[in-house]
Amino acid sequence: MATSTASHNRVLNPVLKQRIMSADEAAALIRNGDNIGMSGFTGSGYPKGFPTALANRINSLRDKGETLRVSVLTGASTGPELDGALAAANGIEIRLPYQSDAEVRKRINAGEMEYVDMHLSHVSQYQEYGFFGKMDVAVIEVAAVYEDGRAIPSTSLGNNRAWLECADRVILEVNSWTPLAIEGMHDVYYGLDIPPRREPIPLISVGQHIGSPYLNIPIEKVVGVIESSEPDRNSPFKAPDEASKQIAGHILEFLDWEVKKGHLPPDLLPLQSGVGNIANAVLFGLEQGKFNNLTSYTEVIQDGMINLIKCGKMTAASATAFSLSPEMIESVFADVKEFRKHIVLRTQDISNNPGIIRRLGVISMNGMIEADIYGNVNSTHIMGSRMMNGIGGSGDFARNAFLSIFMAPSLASKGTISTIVPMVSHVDHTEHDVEVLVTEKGLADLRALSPKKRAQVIIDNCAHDDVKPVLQDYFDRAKKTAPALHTPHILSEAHSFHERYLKTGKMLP
Ligand code: 0RQ
Repeated sequence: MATSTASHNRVLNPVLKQRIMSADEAAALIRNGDNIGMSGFTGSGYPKGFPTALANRINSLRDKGETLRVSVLTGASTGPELDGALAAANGIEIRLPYQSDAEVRKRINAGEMEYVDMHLSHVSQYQEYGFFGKMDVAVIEVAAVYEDGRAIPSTSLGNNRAWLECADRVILEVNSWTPLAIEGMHDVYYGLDIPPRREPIPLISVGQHIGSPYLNIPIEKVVGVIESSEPDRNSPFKAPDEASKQIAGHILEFLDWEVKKGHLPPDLLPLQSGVGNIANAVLFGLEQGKFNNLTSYTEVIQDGMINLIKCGKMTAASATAFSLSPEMIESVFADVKEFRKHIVLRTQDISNNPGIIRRLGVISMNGMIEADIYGNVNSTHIMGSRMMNGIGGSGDFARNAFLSIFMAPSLASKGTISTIVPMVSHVDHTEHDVEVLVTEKGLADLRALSPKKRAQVIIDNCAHDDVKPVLQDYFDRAKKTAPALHTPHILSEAHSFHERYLKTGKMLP
């Protein structure tokens, strides 16, 4: 396709050219109660013009006394033009499978929006089997569409293949911000049949392409094509703070030991890294460190991975989306032909596929809200009840990884809350899925330890100094109260930390 920045030169299919319309006209096609599958994953590749126009329509209908509310299904989190605008208009009935938007969070926790928080690798299958009901409309951002209906995807793939196949009607948003030279970076696998006919996915190395660089657009279903040129919502990069650097230091030292012991090869195994300050600190540490020929099998490409590719330490990265700072995405776009040699974007049922994660032996590193002394992890709920973001891909990776690491500073909320507690207030990852816990205080290797041994190493290595005696006292009394039991707890006291915090704003007595 000829290089061009104008959207109208990017719609080469003659039928689709006839369907070009404004975002307002496309938004007018939506009916109350529609299930809408939109593109978008971690602030990348989501439609921008369409949801903004839909939010405006919802607001103006409300002024006339009419209701328009829809269900919004995406890959993962999106941006202010989608989640922010639709939530502010109170136009979302049900949201899934992940969000990280302040307005959406507020509505979820106020009971004004239903939220289904689920493993990201499961979503396409749920839709294909109709567990969410019929998908009325798919709204998908792409970079361009060829004459024959093959589309060059944009900066994320998420659930786009499944949405295009399942929806009754399709709206395309063709965004000229994405460079056409991104063509070839994507790998859309069309071989996932349903059980029991599902065959092995032939992916055996991180950078391998097993599918098509294009999304197949069902031309007959397309009811509208919108042109846009808006950039993705890309969050500015925050330099790692001191606690994050310490956590990263413990992890890098541990990985070094694992190589020395022969548990890991010298160039490690494919890395998965959650987003945020600590993850960036680990990637920054790897840039300074001695490991070479690194690879990443993950769900989002972060700034730190681009730096590792630039300095030659990372050879291949596979994900479903970019999650980069504005400066970093511009630098990738400026040299996209070079990055195409190192980066593959896949649909999230492949980027987060449990079988492939197990096959490749991924090292997973994810943030947590809290962990308990036995190693159960809460990634989603503040004080057991208030939704933060969602489980995202952390469960897809943690349960199936070769090495599953969870990390957080030992104190959260401006030092008022311990992230190590007697019993987590909500469980996302059970003790069986958590192999290593890390805080700035140290690292607990929980592999092959029974619960009582795990508790002691977590208290000793991970708890904050002020919290350690209180946890030790709890654990010692629990062991006396129930000496013969496998996982000693004093149930009447297990959540005393949380109760006290809710009553007094402090966790410790
Ligand atoms: O609240 O923003 O109101 O101050 O929780 O905490 O310290 O900013 O932590 O950005 O590293 O996120 C688990 C949420 C950590 C994230 C979580 C409060 C704290 C603050 C956020 P404020 P921080 P991070 C790959 C894998 C699930 C998805 C996932 C997450 C806010 O990592 O969403 O892993 N994970 N995906 O004050 C009470 C505690 C607390 C607490 C933190 N113990 N008690 N409040 N907070 N700990 C990526 C994707 O899937 C895309």
